[in-house]
Amino acid sequence: MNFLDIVPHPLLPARWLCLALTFATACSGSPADNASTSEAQAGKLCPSGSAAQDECPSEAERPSASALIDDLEDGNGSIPMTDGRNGSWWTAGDDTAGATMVPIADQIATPETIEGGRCDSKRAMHVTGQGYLDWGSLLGMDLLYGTRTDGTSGDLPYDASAYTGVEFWARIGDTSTDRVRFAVSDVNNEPYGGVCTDNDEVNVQCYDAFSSYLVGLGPDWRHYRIAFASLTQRHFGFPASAAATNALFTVQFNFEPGAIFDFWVDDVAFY
Ligand SMILES: [Ca+2]
Ligand SMILES: [Ca+2]
Repeated sequence: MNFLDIVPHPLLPARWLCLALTFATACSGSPADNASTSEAQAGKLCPSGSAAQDECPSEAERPSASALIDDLEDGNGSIPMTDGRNGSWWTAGDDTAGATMVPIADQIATPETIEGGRCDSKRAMHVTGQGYLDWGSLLGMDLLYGTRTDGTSGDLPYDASAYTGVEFWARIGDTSTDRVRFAVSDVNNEPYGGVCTDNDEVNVQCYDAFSSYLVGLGPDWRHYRIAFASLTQRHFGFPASAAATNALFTVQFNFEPGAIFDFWVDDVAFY
């Protein structure tokens, strides 16, 4: 899936008042259930004992132009064609009858207006849904989409090995699950990579991407910095020693089977 940025919207100059958010609870050592210490560190809970990381970023703290994957301000579902990237946002879910999600599963996902804005951001990706009872559902993006060696179109590997990880802002709605798992898929767990197999064979199966739960998700926007090295597999598929950052396929936000989810994400970037 890929669409060119054909309807660009200029970044509006308005600046929004940002409140300094405090996360005393999160920083007192109460990470979400089943979250490991490394996950807490990956979620940047208490890097300096300060809550400053969740205030609006200063100019110096913003991602560089080449590292910014998408700020969603152009209002479309394509990621900017920057630094060799060329992909789009989409949603996907299992086949449970009656399950619903918005944006509709298996289609390009487009961003929504943030009521009241977030810092100087006006738009973010927003996904809601419920009722997926098999493997669940996800919001994802391709990093590179194009013609494969067999002539078909699909995801291709993108070399992100120059980077340490991925950063973004996220929040959830009041009634949403807070169990959202960030993941990057790569050559070892995508079928096209030719390493794993798309069936139920133990230790060979695809889709066991390196991932981490987002610690401290709540109704206030929060900044996450997640190092590739902090991610782990779930150990149902082809095992690898680490995420193959030189051959990434997708960035994903996964929702568990049975979850009721209302998730926002913005300013996704490498760092
Ligand atoms: Ca876009
Ligand atoms: Ca934005």
